[in-house]
Amino acid sequence: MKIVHSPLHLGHDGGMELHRGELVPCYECPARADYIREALVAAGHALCEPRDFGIDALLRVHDAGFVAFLRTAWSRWQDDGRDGFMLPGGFPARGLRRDRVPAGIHGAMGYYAFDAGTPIVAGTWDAAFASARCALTAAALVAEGEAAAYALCRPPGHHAARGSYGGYCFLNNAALAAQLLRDRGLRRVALLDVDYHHGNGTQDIFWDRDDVLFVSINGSPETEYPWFLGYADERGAGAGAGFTLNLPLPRGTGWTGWSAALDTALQAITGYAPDALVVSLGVDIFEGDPISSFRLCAERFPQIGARLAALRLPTVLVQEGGYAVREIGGNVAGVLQAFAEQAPG
Ligand code: SS9
Ligand code: ZN
Repeated sequence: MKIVHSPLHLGHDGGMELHRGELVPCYECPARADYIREALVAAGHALCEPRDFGIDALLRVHDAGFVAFLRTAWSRWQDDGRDGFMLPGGFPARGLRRDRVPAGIHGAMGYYAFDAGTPIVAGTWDAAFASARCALTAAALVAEGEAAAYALCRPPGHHAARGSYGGYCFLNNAALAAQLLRDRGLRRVALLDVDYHHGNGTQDIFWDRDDVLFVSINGSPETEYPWFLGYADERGAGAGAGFTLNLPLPRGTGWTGWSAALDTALQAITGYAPDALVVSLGVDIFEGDPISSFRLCAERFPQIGARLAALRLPTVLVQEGGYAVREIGGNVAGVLQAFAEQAPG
């Protein structure tokens, strides 16, 4: 399987996140992608660089003002005499105005961010844009006839909404992949998000659309990040009514409960009869993940890969979370290896 990856992710490093009341180095670190790349190269997969795409490709799923903010945030921060990393200190919650984007960088950051866990550093924009191009390239390969392709995206993307960033995500790589497939003439795309955390950004982007089915298996927002989206009663609206399906599960869920949810998800996808599949592949469902609470052991990842391949759909796999850094490469390789063995061609 072709692996699309860019070394530009390395520039997104050195930030701290506010985690349970403490500023700590981000769990989302460059070593994650390095371990994945090493494991996939060792398993014999071919690496390729992303193609060029312009800002216009991003504007298919993101607001122009939001993208302009991300692109210029670091230089505005420097103009304010600052260095290090950017974190917001306030958000337009209930009772505050959200019809104006403040002119200053601190207010603008709070306007576009939705948590204090997603630092922007000098190399963040180049890394996020390259990560998006990896997903777009993998989708283009599949649109051009590859049975499957994997985008080794870092930073991840599924928390990034049409006009907001958070959860280590800036641009929604999986949504961009799904949109590219639509733009290349595939009529219906199913997007399955297996990351531990709910893909609030992806849900937001496709909420009122029936041409992309969004299905998520996620930790219950009652106790799990991102806390304010990801319940079972969120089903989409307007033309998109019935085209969002969330399968939230409690902390501590193991293989029995998780694989039953996967069955439900795969049934919904089959019923939709899509032309292609995009998988938001977060491996933070692993039992050893430091910030997540499902209990899937390493042997489950090949089983997941085989079941995804059994759908027999052109498939774009997009890397999302996974914070057990030492094991992340083996877990991703396990999914891809089993997928490649099952898939035709
Ligand atoms: C909030 C920190 C929450 C976010 C975890 C995002 C995982 C993305 N202060 N951490 S897959
Ligand atoms: Zn996650």
